[in-house]
Amino acid sequence: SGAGPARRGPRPPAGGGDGLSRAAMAVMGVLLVVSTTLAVWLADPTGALRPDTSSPGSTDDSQSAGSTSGSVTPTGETTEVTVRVEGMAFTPSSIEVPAGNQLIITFENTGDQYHDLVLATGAETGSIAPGAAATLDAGVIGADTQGWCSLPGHRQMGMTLEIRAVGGSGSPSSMTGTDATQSGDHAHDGTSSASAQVPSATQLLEQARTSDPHPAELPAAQDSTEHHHTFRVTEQQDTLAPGVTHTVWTYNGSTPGPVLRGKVGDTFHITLVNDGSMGHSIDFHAGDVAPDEPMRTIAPGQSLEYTFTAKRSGVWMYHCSTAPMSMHIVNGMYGAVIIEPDDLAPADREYVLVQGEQYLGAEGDVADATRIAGLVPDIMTFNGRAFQYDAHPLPARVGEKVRVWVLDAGPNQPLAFHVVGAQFDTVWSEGHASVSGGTSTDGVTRGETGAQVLPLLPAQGGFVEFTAHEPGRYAFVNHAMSLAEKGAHGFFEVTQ
Ligand SMILES: [Cu+2]
Repeated sequence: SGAGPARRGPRPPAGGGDGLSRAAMAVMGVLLVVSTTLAVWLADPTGALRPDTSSPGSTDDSQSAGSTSGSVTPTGETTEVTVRVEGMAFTPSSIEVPAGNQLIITFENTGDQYHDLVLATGAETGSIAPGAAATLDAGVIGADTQGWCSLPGHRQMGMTLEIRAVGGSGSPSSMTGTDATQSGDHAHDGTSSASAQVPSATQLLEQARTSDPHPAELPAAQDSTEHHHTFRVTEQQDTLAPGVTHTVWTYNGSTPGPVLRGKVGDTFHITLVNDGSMGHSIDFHAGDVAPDEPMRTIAPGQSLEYTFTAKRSGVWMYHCSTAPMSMHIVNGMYGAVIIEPDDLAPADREYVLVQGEQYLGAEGDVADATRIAGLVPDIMTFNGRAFQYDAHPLPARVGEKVRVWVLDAGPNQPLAFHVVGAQFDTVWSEGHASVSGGTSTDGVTRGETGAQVLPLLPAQGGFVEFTAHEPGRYAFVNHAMSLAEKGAHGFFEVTQ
């Protein structure tokens, strides 16, 4: 579809190939639409919390495929309208067309990233670059209908277009008929009614066993105070569990992206290259810069230079800041910059753990924007994959000082970082040590003390230190236990 770049990864084979007939799949599609709509309604019966167009009273799922002309008599007249983009909305966002007129929409993408315009009738512009335009023939308009941007998450952010047929055959509520195939086609814009089946913990663990773990060792410090890195944005397929894949967006092919390490005063020179199919960007919390230029969204094939000097120590998040950020972060575009505090003592082991969240869209597709907005992740990850350090435990020895740098990349859930069987003698978070070397730093508590949790909200980071006194398997978890059970879990394997 469309002349623009593909916005999704390879599609799974049509029909699923699992023995279900196409008709059965269609029926399931209808049921899923109905149940999803009901669930949305139950969660938010007034529809006041968000502009989601899939809530009751909207038109898209009750709209038949094809023209809206129905029984209207074509007038032979044409209505021409120009629709532009302002922020994450169409302007105008509502069009009135005399019933029976043919509607021609000139779509000018005046936004800062790729957009498209898809109508419930099935007409679509294809993906349009910023600054480019396309003409869409919406056909003869006989009833109210709707359009939207189908790039992931854009519709949920409000990129919808109401088309009203003035003097037409009636409001959407009087229309009947649901075309399951049409609804299925609409599912790829992040309003998915057919999320992939969520793998069980056993299936996730099985996948972790057969995959190389993401390295958790903190990269060695470098002597230079000037750091040069190239971040290439990719869009690729990843396997979550046997038979379950999804599309991920990355910096340099992995989630999280590269761990950067430096000291206060170091300067980082980042070249961001967009090898993806849509607009992307980057925002480094480790620097303070005017965001306008370095954090701007760049089109596929473009690059930009982003330079910042680290003035403050911390475990700083970076992430794609292209709207909707929740979608770009969930799809994998995040990572950590570690700027060491000045007086940091050496440790025997240093690990980095970045927590992430996954919300499954349709099989093979990007995340589901509606599920992201619901805040309940399907899968939790440390360093991009659920349970990978259960399958590949992180080694340590009895008596060693182990330092763990931790970042909660979110976008939605907190992290109560805890190591089962251990006590933290040092907890440092967001510029402040609450416990240091087994002593409270608040000036009130006397004597030996410690901590059981490093608490982090989304985008917060810190580190803990502990020493294991006996060999064993020490689990590390998000002590929000339901999140641990979804994958925010791993082991330190402590030997003599
Ligand atoms: Cu992005």
